[in-house]
Amino acid sequence: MKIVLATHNRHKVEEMKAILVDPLGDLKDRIEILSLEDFPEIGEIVEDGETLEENARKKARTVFEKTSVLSLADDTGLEVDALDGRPGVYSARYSGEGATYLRNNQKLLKELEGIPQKNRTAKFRCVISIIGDRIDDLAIGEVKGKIGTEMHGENGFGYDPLFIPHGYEITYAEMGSQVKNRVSHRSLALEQAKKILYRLTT
Ligand code: ITT
Repeated sequence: MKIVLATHNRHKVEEMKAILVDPLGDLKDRIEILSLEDFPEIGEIVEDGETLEENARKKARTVFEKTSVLSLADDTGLEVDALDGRPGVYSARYSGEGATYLRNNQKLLKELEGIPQKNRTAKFRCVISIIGDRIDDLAIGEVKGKIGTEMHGENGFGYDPLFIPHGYEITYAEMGSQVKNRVSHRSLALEQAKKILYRLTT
C-alpha cells in the first residue's frame, strides 16, 4: 500500500520515515512511503485552522484529493503553560513574517525571561490526520516537559534545543534522532497511526 507524507518540512519527513519503517515493526514490508517531493505540483497548503486537528485534516485532505494516495499529515504545536498555551497552533509562525527556528526560539526565551524553572512547563502536541478512500482518522501524541533557559544541542529542528522532555535532563536536540524518535510526541502519534495503517493493510 502506498502512503504519502503530506508535509513540506523535511525534518518531519525524516522522522516519520524512520519511525514508520522501524525494522522491528510489522509495517515495513506492507507500505511504500512517498513524500511531497514525488508530487512537486502540490504547492504550499495554507494553514488557516484554529486547531492542530483542523490544520492536519486540511493538509491530509488536500493531498489525498490531489494524489488519490492515502495521506498522512502532521500538525504539531508547542504549548507553554506560562504563555496560556502559546505558541500552540501558531508554532511555525511564532516570531512573525519570515520566522526561522532560531528567531522562534529567541522569542520564546525572551517571553519566558525571569520565569523560574518550575513554571516553565510545556507540552508538545502532535496531531496526525490519515485520510484515504476508506479512512478519515486522527492519531495524537503528547509529551510533557519544560523549556530550558538557553538553547542546547545541534540535532533535530524547531524548538528541539529548548524542549526538555519529562524524565530527562537534556533537550530533544541533545538526544540524537534515534532517542528522540523513541520518546517524542511524533513517535507516540505515529505508533497509533501505525496500528491504523496495519488494519488497513490486512
Ligand atoms: P508542514 O505544515 O509542511 O507539515 P511545518 O513546519 O509548517 O510543516 P507545523 O505547521 O506543524 O509544520 O509547524 C509546527 C512548528 O512547530 C514547526 O515549524 C517547528 O518549529 C515546530 N515543531 C514541530 N515539530 C517539532 C519537533 O518535533 N521538535 C521541535 N519543534 C517542532
